Amino acid sequence: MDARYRTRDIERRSLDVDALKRSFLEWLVYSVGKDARAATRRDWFHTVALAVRDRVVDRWMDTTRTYYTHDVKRVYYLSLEFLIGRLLTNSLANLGIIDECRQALDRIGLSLDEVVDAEPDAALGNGGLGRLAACFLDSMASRNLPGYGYGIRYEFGLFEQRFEHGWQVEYPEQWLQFGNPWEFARPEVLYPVQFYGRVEEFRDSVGERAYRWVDSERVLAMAYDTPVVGFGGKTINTLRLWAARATRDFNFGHFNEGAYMKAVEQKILSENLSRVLYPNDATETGKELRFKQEYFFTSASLQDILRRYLQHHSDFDQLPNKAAIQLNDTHPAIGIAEMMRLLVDQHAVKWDKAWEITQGCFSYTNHTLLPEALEAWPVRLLERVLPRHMQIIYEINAKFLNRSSARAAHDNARLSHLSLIDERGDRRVRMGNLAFIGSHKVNGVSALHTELMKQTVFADFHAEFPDRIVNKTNGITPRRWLHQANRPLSDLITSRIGEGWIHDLSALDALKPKADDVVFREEFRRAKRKNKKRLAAYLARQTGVEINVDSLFDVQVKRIHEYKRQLMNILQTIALYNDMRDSPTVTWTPVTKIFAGKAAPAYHMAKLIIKLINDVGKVVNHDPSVHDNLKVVFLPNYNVTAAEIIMPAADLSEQISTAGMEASGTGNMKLALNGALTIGTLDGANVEIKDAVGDDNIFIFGLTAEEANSLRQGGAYNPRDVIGANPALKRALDMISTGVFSPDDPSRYHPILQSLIDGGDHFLVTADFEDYCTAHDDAVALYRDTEEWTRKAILNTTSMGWFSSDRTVGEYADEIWGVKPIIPDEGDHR
Ligand code: H2P
Repeated sequence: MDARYRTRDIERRSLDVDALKRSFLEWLVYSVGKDARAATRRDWFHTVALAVRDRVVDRWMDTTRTYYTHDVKRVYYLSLEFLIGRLLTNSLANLGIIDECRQALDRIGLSLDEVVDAEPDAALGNGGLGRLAACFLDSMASRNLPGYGYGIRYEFGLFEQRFEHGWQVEYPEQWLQFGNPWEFARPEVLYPVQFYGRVEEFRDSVGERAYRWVDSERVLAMAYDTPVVGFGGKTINTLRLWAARATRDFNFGHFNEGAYMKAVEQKILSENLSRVLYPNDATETGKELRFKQEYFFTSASLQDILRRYLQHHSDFDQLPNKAAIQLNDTHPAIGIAEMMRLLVDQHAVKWDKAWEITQGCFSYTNHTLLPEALEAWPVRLLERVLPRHMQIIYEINAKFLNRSSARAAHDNARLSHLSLIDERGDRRVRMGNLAFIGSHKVNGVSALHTELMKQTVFADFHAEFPDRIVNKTNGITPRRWLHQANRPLSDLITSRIGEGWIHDLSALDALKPKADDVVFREEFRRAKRKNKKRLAAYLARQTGVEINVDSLFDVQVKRIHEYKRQLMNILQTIALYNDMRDSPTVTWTPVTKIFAGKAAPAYHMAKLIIKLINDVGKVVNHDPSVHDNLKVVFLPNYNVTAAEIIMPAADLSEQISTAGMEASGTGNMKLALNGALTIGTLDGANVEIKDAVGDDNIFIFGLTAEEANSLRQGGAYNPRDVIGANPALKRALDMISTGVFSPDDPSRYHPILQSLIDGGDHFLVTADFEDYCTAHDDAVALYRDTEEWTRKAILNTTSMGWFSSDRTVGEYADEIWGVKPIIPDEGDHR
C-alpha cells in the first residue's frame, strides 16, 4: 500500500476513535440520560449501540431509496423465527470499526468485551431454522441483495433454561425488558388483521359473484424495523417485525362501571398474538394462538409488500418481477391463500390471473421430513378463524385436483395424497401441500434431504411437477461464525491470505497446503487452545465444573430431540467411563463431553434425557477413580451467544442423528469451519461435508438412510438381540435401569429403556451404538497424535468455503428469486 494512503488511513482512524469517544459521551448524557460516573454496563451498551446505529442510518436510507428509485425486484423472507443473537459485535465488525470502538472505549476506561456482554441475546427462534434465517439476512445484506426479513416481534423469546436438580425448568426470556436500541418503532405503519366472522356473497359492479369477510375481529400489526448491516457497511437492509396492537386500548364504559379487568381485556387478548415464541413440538398448548400468530404476521407482511409495490405500479402484472416471497417452512404457508384473498377480494383481480401471480411470487423451503413438523390445521379451526381462507383453499384444491394427472388416471390413492385436505379422521388442511402448489420452486436444505423429499413426503407432487423441487444446501455466515466468534483463528487466517475470505469464504482453499506446514500447525493449535481456555472459564463460571483444557473437547450442541440422539452420546459416555474404571493403569486420553441445548417444554422424553446427562455428569465428575480423564458438562440455556464461545473451542463435533432424519444441520458447518473434526452419520449436510473435507478427515459411522429405512420397514429389528450381543451397551443400560445414576429414584429412566428395548428403538440408537463407539475410539486415538490431528483440523477449516451462506443465498437469488445485487447510491449526506 502507498505510504501516503497508509498515513491518511491512520489519521482517519484516530479521528474516528476521537469522534467515537465524543459521540459515546454525548449519547450517554443526552439519550440514555446518565452521567458517566453513574452509568452501568447496560447504560454503556445502550450508548454504544445508539452511537453505532447513528452511523448506520444514512446508509440505511440510501439503501431503501435506491431500491425505490431503481424499482428493483426485492426478496421477502417470511419467517416465524429469526434467531439473531447479539448485534453489537456484528454491527461493529461489519462496519469495520471494531478496533476504533475498542480504543474509544479504552480511552473512557471501559472494556469493549464487557460492554458487549451487557447485550441481551435475541432468541426469537428455536434452533437451526431460525438461525438460518438470521444468517441469510447477513448474507443478503453482505452480497448487496435487496432482501427484507419479515417476522414477529415476540415480547418473550425462547424460554430461558435453568437446571433445578438436573431437570430443565423454563423461565420467561425477557429480552426487551430494558429496551432494544437496535429497533425503530413505526407506530404509523399499521395494518389491520382480521379473525373470525363470516363470509358474505354479493354481486360486484359488473354483476359477478364476489365475497367479503364481515363481522370479523380486528387486531393491528405495528412495524418495528431493525437495520441489517451488510459486511463493508454498503447495504443496510431491513428486518421488519410485527407487534400486535389492540384496535382499542381501553374501554371507558367498562371502566366507569367498575369492571377494571374487562376494560383492558380486549387489549390483552389482542396483544397476546405477539407475546411469546412457541417452542418446537409444544404439542397441544396454544394451538389456536399459534395458528393466529402465523396468519397475523403473514397477512401484515403481504399487505406491506403490496403497498410497496403499488407505489410504483397500477396493476399487479409485474408483481412476480418485483417481489419474491420465500416461505421459511410451512409457518407462513397460509400466505398463499391470503395473497389470493388480497388480490381477488380486495383488488378485484381475476382468479386465474391471481393464481399465476401468486405462484410467480412464492417459493417454499422445507426443513424437515418428520411427520409432526408438517403442519396440518383442522378444517374446523380454519372455518372458524379464517372462514374466507377456507373457501379459497377449497377452490384452489378443486381446481388443482381437476387438472392433476391423478384425476385423469382415476388414481384415487394418489388424488388423496395430493389433496390439500387430509380426509382421514378429523379433516385437516395440509400446509405443506398448500405451500407446494402455490410456489414456483420448492427446496430442500441438503442434497440428501432434497432427494428424500422427492422420494417420500412429496413423491406424488414430484411426479406431477418434476422441475419444482430443487436443492439449496444450507450455509452459515462466516462473519459471525469465524470472523467475530473466533478472533484468534480469524487473525491467523488473515495474516496469511488477507481479509478477502470474510466475504468470499472459498478463499480459504488457498490455505490448504498450510496443513503440512509445521509452523502454521503450531499457530493453529495455539489459537484453538486460547478458545478452549475461554470456554473452560465460561463453563466453570456457568456450571462450576472445572475441565482440563488439554482434554479432547467433544461437543454436541443443538435442540434436544430423540432423532439427534444425545442419548446415544451419553450411553457411549457411560461405556467409556466403565472402560476407564476397568483399566485404571492404562494411560487414557482425557475427554470432556460438552452438551448444550433446550428441550421443548412438552417433550417429556427429551427432558428426561437432559436429566440423565446431568445425573451421569454428577457421578462421573465426582469419581476420583477416573481422575481428570472424563468430565461431562451440560451448559444450561444454550443460545447464539453461548454457541459463539463453544464453536471455536471444539475438537470433536457430534453430528450423530439417525440417518435420513436431520434435514441438513448447520452446527455441523460452524464446528468444522472452526477446526473441529466431525464424528457423524451420513445424514443431512454431513454427506456434503464429508465430500468437501475428504474421507480421511472425518469419522463417519452407522447405518445409511437407506439401511435405516429398510431395517425399520423390515420389521425384524430386535433391539434386545443387539443389546444382548454388546456387553458394553448392556452394562450401560443395566446401570441406568438399576439406578446407579439415580439412586434417589431408580426407576426414573424406565421410559427411556422402555423406548429402546420394548418400544422398538425407533431412532436406532442400539443399532448404531457399536459402530459409533468404534468411530469414537478412532477419534480419541487420533487425538493423541497432535500433529496429525491438527493437520486434519486445518483441512476441515480450509475446506468449508462452500458452506458459506453467501453461496447459499447467491443460489437462491439466481435460481429461485431472480433478484440481482445492487450497490446503493450514496446520498448527499457525505
Ligand atoms: C431444522 C432442521 C435442520 C436444518 C435447519 C435449517 C428444522 O433445524 O432440523 O436439519 O439444518 O432446520 O434448515 P433444527 O433442527 O436445528 O431446529
